[in-house]
Amino acid sequence: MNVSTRLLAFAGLLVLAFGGAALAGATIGTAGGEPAGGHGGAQPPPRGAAPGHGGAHASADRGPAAGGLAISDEGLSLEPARTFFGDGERARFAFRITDPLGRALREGYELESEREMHLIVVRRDTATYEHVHPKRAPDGTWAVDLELSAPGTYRAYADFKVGGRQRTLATDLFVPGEFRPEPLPAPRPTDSAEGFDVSLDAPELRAGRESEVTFEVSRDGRPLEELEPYLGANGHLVALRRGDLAYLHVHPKSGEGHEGTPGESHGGGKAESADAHGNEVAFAATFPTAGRYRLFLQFKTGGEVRTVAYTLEVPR
Ligand SMILES: [Cu+2]
Repeated sequence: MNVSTRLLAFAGLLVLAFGGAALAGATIGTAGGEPAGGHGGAQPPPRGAAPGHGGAHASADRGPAAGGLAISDEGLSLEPARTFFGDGERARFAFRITDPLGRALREGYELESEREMHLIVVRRDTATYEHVHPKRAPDGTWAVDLELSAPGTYRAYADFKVGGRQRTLATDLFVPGEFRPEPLPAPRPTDSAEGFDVSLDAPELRAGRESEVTFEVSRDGRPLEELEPYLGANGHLVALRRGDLAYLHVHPKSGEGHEGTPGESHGGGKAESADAHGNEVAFAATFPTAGRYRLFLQFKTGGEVRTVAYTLEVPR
């Protein structure tokens, strides 16, 4: 074995090690059969997931259940105009999605939950949550105002769909000042926002398998008659893994099939599922590993979007 051969062999081992690590979460649970797929939103397998040591992932619908850990993936990069923000000011955040040659992607964005681009910004202790929709300039620059008043390090996720693939690229943002991190709240099945109580139910929860997570909204102890459509569904859910803030891809189960047709979603989405109630919103989510996750649910009532948050313990 000469030097270059040895180097190649070493590189191969590295690929195996890292590819294996990346796949470990997705591999668990596949013995129980392929989860119901069919939606085109799955991410492609990670680099290094070459055929030969990832046979269970051959299906194009399979892929890592978590994204948001990389600023560049599968040839696309997130290029923020700046990542440092002044304490207390309303911050203009601009960024581009670029190809391998550094050219801004100006078109080709597909609608996902009625929008071409979703930007989620969470402080790294998950104490704050912001979900906004940047506007795209003709040169491909996306821009939006952010609420970055509290000091700390934030994770900003650009969630979009190109070429039929859902992507989540992310960067850290910095707000100087005295950072007072808040501990992750203990798991609780209910949270409230402006007088609305929302209960979470996930009875079949297990790491590595698609699980259904359902929320029910009530007020003064009575189930709400009807939720207003928000982004083509009864609600919008973001789930982040504690520790690395991996961003899970979740799909609404009620109101599904109305993406891109906002005019039809009103009143029609809930009829899709026979057992869905007007105050209920359900999602399919795959939690790649056991442990705690922070969930942010947004729903709309009285013309206002409200946010509730949960800590969810996912068993093995
Ligand atoms: Cu959005």
